[in-house]
Amino acid sequence: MASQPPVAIIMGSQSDWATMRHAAETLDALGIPHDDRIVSAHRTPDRLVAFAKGAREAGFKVVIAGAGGAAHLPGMAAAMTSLPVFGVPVESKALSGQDSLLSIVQMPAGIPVGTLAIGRAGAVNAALLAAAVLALTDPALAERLDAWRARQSESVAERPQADLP
Ligand code: RP5
Repeated sequence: MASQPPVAIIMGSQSDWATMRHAAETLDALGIPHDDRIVSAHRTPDRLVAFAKGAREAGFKVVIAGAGGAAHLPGMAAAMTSLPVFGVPVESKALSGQDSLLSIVQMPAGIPVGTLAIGRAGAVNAALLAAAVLALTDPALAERLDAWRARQSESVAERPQADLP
């Protein structure tokens, strides 16, 4: 039987996948298996409780949770597991993700959610933070993460080119 992926990517809706796929692709680039699930705090609360209460026993090490609007998913997940939870505010249509950001970031003391930037940047960085956590106990992954960052540095031109935006 295949072992449990260390990272769970959960999101409130299918519509969040356009953002959260960037977390998935970043984990893929680092060779980190992940389990991607739609878990809505509002529409599927029982699914959320079952996931979050069972996440550690299931073998997950880190949870990445993306949601938009009244984005309760990361906070509610964090309330039911002591695994690290990284929250990604999805860019909403009505308020451009500022609602998502404030819903996720402003947790009361005692239940932490590591809150990232709105949208793609947050999704990519959530995956990189998950990788950094896992790399604490995985030297091979630490090397892959360092290599990923080195490639990123090498890809940045020293000067802008006139015909590029
Ligand atoms: C939230 O409501 C989801 O995380 C999503 O960002 C937002 C809108 O969901 P849909 O109406 O597109 O399903 O729960």
